[in-house]
Amino acid sequence: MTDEIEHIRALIAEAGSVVVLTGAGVSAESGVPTFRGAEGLWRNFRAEELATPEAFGKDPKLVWEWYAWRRGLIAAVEPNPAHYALAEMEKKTGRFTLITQNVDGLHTLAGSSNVIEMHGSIWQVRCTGCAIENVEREAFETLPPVCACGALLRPGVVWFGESLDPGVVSASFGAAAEADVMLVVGTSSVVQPAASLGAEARSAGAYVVEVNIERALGGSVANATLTGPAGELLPRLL
Ligand code: BV8
Ligand code: ZN
Repeated sequence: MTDEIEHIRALIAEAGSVVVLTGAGVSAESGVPTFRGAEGLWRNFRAEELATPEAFGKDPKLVWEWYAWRRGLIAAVEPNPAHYALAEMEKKTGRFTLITQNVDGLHTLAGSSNVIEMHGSIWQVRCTGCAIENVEREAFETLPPVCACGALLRPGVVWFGESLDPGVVSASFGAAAEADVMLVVGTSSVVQPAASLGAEARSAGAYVVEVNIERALGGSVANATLTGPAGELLPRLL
């Protein structure tokens, strides 16, 4: 695989614009459980059952207990070499756009500056009544947390069945369409519309590389697949 890594490293070095899409796999080596892996369960619930407006409407306390558990876990971990390698790559590349499906904020913590958080941030809370939005890093005393206006606060993330911010979608697809090289890192490429970004880049002529411990993107999208942990492979692309 070394000559393949060599080839991809050269493509990145001479690329005018590089786009990277990351998913939960890029934070796995920091100790953050992925969604679809075996450890992706919490009290036997799957993310798709809890990360929905319906679940929140039915049992806001349960949904907030899941988010409070994740916030506590993420607050205790560090970025890993995969996050740091992408922050380094951004510094060395002309035009670099990092699009993440993750809500953990670890890319920003590792020093990445141009980050598009497609699904929002677990550190953001929004009021369901007066729509006030704040970054809240402290653990909440009581769950579900309530706004000064009396309405329930919700996590500032995009749930299944909710639309993404239109500006985020056009910025992400616009960047993919202009990429010379696109890396798709640590995602099962199941969740839409993020999962279509690789195909968008490929059809616009980008060289698409999947970095994953198992193959998730089809050969019609990925020009190359680097199989292994992102924390080991990404530093070798610098
Ligand atoms: C939308 C934020 C328009 C919350 C998340 C039916 C009804 C309604 C909607 C739909 C439907 N059918 C399809 C849809 C669309 C739906 C969707 O895609 N569903 C899926 C399940 C089929 N999408 C939506 O609803 C989106 N909105 O489409 O709006 C609309 C409006 C109304 C009605 C219809 C459409 C909104 C989707 C956003 C959901 N929010 N997160 C939170 O996090 O709490 S998604 C959630 O999954 C996370 O963001 C996560 O990042 C994301 C994707 O998962 P992955 O990141 O890929 O993680 P996963 O565990 O799956 O995979 C990890 C990968 O890493 C694996 O491949 C593994 O091999 C690899 N890996 C592991 N370790 C490593 C590694 N790789 C490298 N190194 C390692 N060490
Ligand atoms: Zn309020």
